[in-house]
Amino acid sequence: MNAVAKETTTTDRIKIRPTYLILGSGSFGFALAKELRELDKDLIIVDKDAQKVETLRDEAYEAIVGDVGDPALLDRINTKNLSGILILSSDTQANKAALENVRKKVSRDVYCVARATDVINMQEMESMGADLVIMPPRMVAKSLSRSLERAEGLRRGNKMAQWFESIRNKKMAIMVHNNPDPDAIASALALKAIANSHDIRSDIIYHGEIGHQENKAFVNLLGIDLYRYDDIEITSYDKIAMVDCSGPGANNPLPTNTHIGIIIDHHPITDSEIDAEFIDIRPNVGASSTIVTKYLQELNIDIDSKLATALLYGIRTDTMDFKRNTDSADLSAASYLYPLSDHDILDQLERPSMSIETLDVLGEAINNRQVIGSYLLSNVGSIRDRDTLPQAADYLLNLEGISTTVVFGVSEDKIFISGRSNDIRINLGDIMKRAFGEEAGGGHANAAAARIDLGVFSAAKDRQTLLRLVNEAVVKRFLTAVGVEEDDL
Ligand SMILES: [Mn+2]
Repeated sequence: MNAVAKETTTTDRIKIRPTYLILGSGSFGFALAKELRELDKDLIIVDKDAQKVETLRDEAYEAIVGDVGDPALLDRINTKNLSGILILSSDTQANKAALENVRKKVSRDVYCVARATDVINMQEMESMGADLVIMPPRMVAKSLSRSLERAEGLRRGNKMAQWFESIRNKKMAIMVHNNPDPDAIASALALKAIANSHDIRSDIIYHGEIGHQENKAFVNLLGIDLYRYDDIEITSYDKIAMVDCSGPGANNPLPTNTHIGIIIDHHPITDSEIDAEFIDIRPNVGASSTIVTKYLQELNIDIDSKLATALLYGIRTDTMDFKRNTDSADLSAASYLYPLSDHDILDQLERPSMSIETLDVLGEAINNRQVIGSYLLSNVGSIRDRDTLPQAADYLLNLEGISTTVVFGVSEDKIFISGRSNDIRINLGDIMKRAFGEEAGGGHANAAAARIDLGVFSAAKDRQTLLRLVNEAVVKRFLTAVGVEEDDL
């Protein structure tokens, strides 16, 4: 394709100053080279197959023939301006040899990525000094499952939009269960917003009482309009929607043969014959509010602070503050709603034991959580009151599948780290010492803490960089101390 590149002599090629060096150009290395070139990066590719190198040159890539693991290879390349070396051949032994050479001959601040075929080699390469070890099939699987989840959400959203479109300009009743709780009312409010966006008039209808002080406060503080079933004529509505209950007659006053337009619920299904035009029942999710939040997102509907507050409170009460039946979807919905919510109202709805600052820190902790297997680490950034850290660590320990939590933040001149664990196999106090030093860390087997002087990071050019460096250091040191690699699980 490019005759000029082909005619350039080998000596010329060695003189160039690439930003990236790719060792091994199988399908993976080549795909990455293409990506990097699109980003306008200078790169040079090494492959042992002369034929392949010729083809790469035809496509105007800088490429040389060489053995990935050859100790003399790096002498042929100007590595001074490299920002990254990517060791990507499919031969693990060759990759290891290459990694060893790189760490011997190239400056430590050149970012080095190595490819492994299994976890054992992955760990070995990490200890040999690779900054990142990757296993391509695992990366592909992860990214694919994320795409599938997105596609599924999109499809559901489209279907719901179609359903609402089919009843444009009509009048809809939104039925909640008897003696409705915040989750039921908040979900109804969300459905009302979706109906509104399709010019559908809707009323939220309940039967029984709005019991409990908190539920009354919830309705009053947010100014939610609800109608009593006995005060309306259900047959005057064109369509009936049901939220937080699974069908007519199930904990609601509707006659069992009532035709239902839409059902959204998260309770385990007891009746096998649920009939409606649109049904979305997800028993694995902690709250109906979580399900409707996803629809609001998919359908691009504005969530005002009243709706966000209601939904967040709905999720929190139904999951008992993420302690019961909590799914990752509940947490992602909560962290999405959190910044949109009215924190003054939430504060008034809160049990008095939780201060607004603790809630802020908990919100940050949920937002920034990094889950590696059963470990949850979270950086909450700058903190005023470090007592909020153990409370947040305590709280997050209640999440399903989590047995150890580490929450950390920066206050003036120190990093404060707080950990909790209910894993009987580990001693958190010892781990904190191993990770952050005898002097800095300590505590008990199931509750421990550490503090590190920020002086170590004083070279950081601004606060943003500082917080990022702190995050990287704390996560890396902790995971190393417990013997877990980030991609290990
Ligand atoms: Mn519910």
